[in-house]
Amino acid sequence: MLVSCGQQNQSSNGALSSSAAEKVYVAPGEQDEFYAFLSGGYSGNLTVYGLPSGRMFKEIPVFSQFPTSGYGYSEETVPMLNTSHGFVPWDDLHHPDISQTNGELDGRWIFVNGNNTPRIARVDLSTFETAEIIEVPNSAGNHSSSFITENTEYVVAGTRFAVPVPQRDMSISEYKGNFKGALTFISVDPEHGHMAIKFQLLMPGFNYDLSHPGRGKSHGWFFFTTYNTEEANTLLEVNASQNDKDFIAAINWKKIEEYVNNGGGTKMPANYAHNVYDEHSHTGTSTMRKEVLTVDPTKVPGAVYFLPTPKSPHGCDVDPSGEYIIGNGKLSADLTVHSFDKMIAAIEGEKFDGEAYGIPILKFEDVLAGQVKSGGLGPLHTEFDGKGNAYTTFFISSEVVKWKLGTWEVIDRKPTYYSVGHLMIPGGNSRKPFGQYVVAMNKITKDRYLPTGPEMEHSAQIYDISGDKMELIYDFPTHGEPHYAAGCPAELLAPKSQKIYRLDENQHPYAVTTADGSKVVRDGKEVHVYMSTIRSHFTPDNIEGIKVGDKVYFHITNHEQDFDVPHGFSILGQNSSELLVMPGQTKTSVWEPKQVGVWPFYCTDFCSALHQEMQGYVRVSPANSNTELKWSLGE
Ligand code: CUK
Ligand code: CUA
Repeated sequence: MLVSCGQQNQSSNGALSSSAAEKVYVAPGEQDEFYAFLSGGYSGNLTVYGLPSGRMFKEIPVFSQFPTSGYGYSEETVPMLNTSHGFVPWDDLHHPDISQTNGELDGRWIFVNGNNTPRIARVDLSTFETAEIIEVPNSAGNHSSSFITENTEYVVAGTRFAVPVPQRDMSISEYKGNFKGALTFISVDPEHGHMAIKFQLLMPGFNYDLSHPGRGKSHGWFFFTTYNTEEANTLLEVNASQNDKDFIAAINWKKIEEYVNNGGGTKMPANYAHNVYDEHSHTGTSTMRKEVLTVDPTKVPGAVYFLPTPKSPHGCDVDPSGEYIIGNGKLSADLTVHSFDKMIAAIEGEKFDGEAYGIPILKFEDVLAGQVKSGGLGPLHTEFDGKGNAYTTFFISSEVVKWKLGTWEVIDRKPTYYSVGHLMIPGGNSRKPFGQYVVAMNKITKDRYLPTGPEMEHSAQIYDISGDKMELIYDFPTHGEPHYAAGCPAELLAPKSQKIYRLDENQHPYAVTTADGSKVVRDGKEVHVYMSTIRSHFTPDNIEGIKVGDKVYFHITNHEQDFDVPHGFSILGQNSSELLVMPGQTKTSVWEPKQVGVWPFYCTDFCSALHQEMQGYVRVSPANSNTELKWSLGE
């Protein structure tokens, strides 16, 4: 058997066998079976991979400025990163979730969360571009997000950090009993996907860590893990680990929706940004919203319950049938599985074990379906294969454990390299998982790849789960820090992936849609250059009459109508980034020339054999000069 030199110092294991190689090998010219969308964590972006090859196809900029395309730099996309805190060109993205219809992936959109400056974004899966971002007020560390209900009625965002609501100047030591944890239900327009905050449930000041929707019979409920039910405000590693059990909060959102639709709830002044990108004008607009509807959970009887769950649970996962709610107590060895049916029976029997801030606590024994004696340590997250099995990651013991729903018996366990966080089965968070592969996303990489200095990219691993036993078949590096991921069959997205933007549908106010439509217009100290591109020139390519102190807007329209033929634009000393303009699209870059001279611009994307000829000049004269404004091509 051939062993390549890169593998020489690995111990021999299943992943080196030729059968494993065949399983991940996607021959040149062939395509992958699944798309995988991996969160980028602190990169603020989302990356797109193929499974089983592990090949990276694209990085989709969401919350971070991205010079590769000009996202967050171009005039059209700057509004997408507007917030109530001003322009925030970064965030920490954790949990992608694909839209669903009847609990099955429908492949229309993927929702992602920004943790740090609480935001939810919607990425369009026909263009693979960020289409909308909504800020979440009264939230902090927007972590139990962005999970969707089974008909994409809502994308749900929960606060990890409790904060004063509304925010105000108060002593931190008065946290307990005064801070709140907002759980936000954002409605999604079924046709266009547009998001709007429907209501915010103001819960006690615990930390709401993760969440998942009910499905099937539990559709209409949402489940959130909590930790720090101690409500400590300092040294949480000790003080938030006192209680033997924290809670899973069960929220009957249908009940609250009804309450709100009947005029319930309290309108509260708020200030949050809602940013929408229009595909026809290729332009984002940002609107500040001034009000949010809040709901006090004690005002809606029967809507909220607490399920005791050991011990500082992290992941909160619901199986495809909607019956089992799994709490992964990160300080425990065993997994706690709650039963939805038992929960309903306990609620109906009013068998409560006290209350917390007016919210009934159910008895642990009454809601418990079973416990998985895992033998592992530090369970974090669980996914499902749709064949009655669950797969749970264990951070401390670095492994994925496969176990059986209903009998709770452990069937298999495989090590991960190393310290695994989330895992993902395509559709694993839906009624219909595609149980072919599981991708484990590891926090620590160490010796898996050639070293690249102190920083190593994180490592993901693919296991074949089609048989009884999991088989590790591939390692691949990821970008940023993937937390959760979402995957779906390629055939769901590939046929409707957009290839061009139609030039005759371009509604950008500065678009040039005809060959002779280019011009340069001065308006005081602002100069607007209406420029077009086609292989292999800019129109115009010579511009004179620009002066030091001007603010020059280059509005570039790409006249190509062929798949995968972008042109770039950059000019020496440009104050933002280059632009990458897709066929039929218009984008704008600002340049404020500071020095007299003749400054070249060029195309940044190798677009044709004469790409190097795709260049031009701008003459910049002194501020007080009389140089006439003129432009040309081929003169
Ligand atoms: S978290 Cu990262 S491993 Cu943000 Cu879903 Cu659990
Ligand atoms: Cu256009 Cu290179």
